[in-house]
Amino acid sequence: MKVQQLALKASLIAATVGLMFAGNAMAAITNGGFAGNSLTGWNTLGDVTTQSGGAFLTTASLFDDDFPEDAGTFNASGTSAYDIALGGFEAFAGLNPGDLDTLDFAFEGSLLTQTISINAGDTLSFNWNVFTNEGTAPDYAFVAVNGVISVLAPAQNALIPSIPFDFSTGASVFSQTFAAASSVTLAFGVVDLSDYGVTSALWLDNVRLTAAVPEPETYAMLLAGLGFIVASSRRKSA
Ligand SMILES: [Ca+2]
Ligand SMILES: [Ca+2]
Repeated sequence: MKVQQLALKASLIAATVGLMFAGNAMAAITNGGFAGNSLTGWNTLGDVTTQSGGAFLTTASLFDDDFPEDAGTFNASGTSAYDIALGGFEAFAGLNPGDLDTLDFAFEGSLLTQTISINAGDTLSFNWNVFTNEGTAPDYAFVAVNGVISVLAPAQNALIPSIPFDFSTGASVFSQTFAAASSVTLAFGVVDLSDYGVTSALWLDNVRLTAAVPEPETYAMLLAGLGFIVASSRRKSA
């Protein structure tokens, strides 16, 4: 068997084995499940804690922005939601200043971010739920992927009666597939729109990347190629 044939055989085996392993999701996200109620691996700004096994972000400051409730009633961390007028909030999320001023000005909020490596064909997904006490202001929760904002839900979409927040959207799943490999900054956030008052919150969990599973034809072609190489090398050595 010639050296070139050996090299070709080795590369085909490597490609086949590589594809087989690609079917399993790689651990490209650190602590996407918030194991042990830990925020290890994540960057936070504002009021971010863990609740019910997931991350929990609110628009609650420690000031009296939930009147007639006591100040800080809906703040879970003891750190106020970040006052966006101070500057730097959008930059923390990989966004440009003003990007979060959608229907109106974004006053304050909280962020959870992580930069990850994406392979072509990977699908990002996570479980989320939005809670609110809002009756009027269009607060909203979002995910920003490399500076592109996807609104998960405006507060007005939260219609299911809930406790301790008045309303919830109910559990949902977000999913986005990437065409090309890249470094990606993920930012999850929730903001008070129109004013500082009346708290909204985002819960999320199970942030994960799932690798693309190769088409069956791809396996078939590689295995056929391997079979041919093995058969021809046996004939030559016989
Ligand atoms: Ca607030
Ligand atoms: Ca609000």
